[in-house]
Amino acid sequence: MNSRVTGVVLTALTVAGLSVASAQAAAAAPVAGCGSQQLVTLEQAFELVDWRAYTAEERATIEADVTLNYDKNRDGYVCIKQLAPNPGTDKQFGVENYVVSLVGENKARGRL
Ligand SMILES: [Ca+2]
Repeated sequence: MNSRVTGVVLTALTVAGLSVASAQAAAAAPVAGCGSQQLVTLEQAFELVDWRAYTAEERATIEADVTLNYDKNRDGYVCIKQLAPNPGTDKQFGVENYVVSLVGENKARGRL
């Protein structure tokens, strides 16, 4: 049991470390824009996401995944588009007025 608890704590520390690293990266300019979507830092994206449908552990996992696998150019920025709540989405996520966030990498498209 004890080792299991320790594992969770270590995971949390790793995620916190990633956040610090991405915050430092975000101080630099973004390498590409987002077209019609909103260009945000990883931290801003995580603040915008409607986390009500997720547990704290799921959130930590998702934030780590986005940081590692979405921000491929490692500039600390991603694109976000948020969809207006609708009954079908609410049913899917089990949360009333749930706002779906589409997060993707800011890729070079000749526009900043
Ligand atoms: Ca990026």
